[in-house]
Amino acid sequence: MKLIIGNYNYSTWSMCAWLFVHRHELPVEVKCYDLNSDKLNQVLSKRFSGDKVPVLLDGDTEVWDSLAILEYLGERFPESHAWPKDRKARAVARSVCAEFHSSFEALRTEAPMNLRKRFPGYTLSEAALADLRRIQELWRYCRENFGKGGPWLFGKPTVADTLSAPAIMRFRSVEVELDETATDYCRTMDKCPSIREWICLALKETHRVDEDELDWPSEAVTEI
Ligand SMILES: N[C@@H](CCC(=O)N[C@@H](CS)C(=O)NCC(=O)O)C(=O)O
Repeated sequence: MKLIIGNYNYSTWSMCAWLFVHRHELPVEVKCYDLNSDKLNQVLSKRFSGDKVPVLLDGDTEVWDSLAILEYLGERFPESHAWPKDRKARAVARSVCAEFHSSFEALRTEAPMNLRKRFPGYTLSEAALADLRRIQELWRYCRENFGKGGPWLFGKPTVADTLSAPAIMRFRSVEVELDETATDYCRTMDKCPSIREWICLALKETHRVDEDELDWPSEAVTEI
């Protein structure tokens, strides 16, 4: 099985697929390419999926779009327990994932993931702050109702945590005020070995994607 992803520093959707593979030590070969590069375009031009990463190849099965990849891997490797066991919790986890996958446009546009930089004093618009409030509401709802068995949204780690991770990576670059639940949840993410490994890989990269760079004074990040 092969997973094609984009830069560790910038590619949030790649991060979701990669995290699941890494956390569960799945037998998947990862191929990382620079976003917007000729090499990536060349690789993707041979695929049906289009011009975006991540893409998962399993024999002659091609799976694209991060959420579909996570569903596929969860099904292919049931021992990964991708979703909560309880039906109600599972329904909520799927709703959270769908919302992360389809929403928060303002926050995504204004605060791209850029793990090599911090932007002190950068302020978000009211629309992005509304996204931030909703994300915290989601995390609080999951933690309060389903999170008794551990520090993750549903106690044990699930795909809902995987899809939440990029939001937390955005908050590393752009300072935001978080409530207590979100602060604790960020700490849980920060301790996760797969998250730390992803950040390490990002810090080693040098490729720059202009569209994901903010027009704001920055500080370089050199360690996790
Ligand atoms: N909804 C898709 C979005 C994929 C996506 O936008 N990927 C970005 C990188 S994070 C990409 O491939 N960008 C390259 C481009 O737009 O040319 C998913 O979840 O996989």
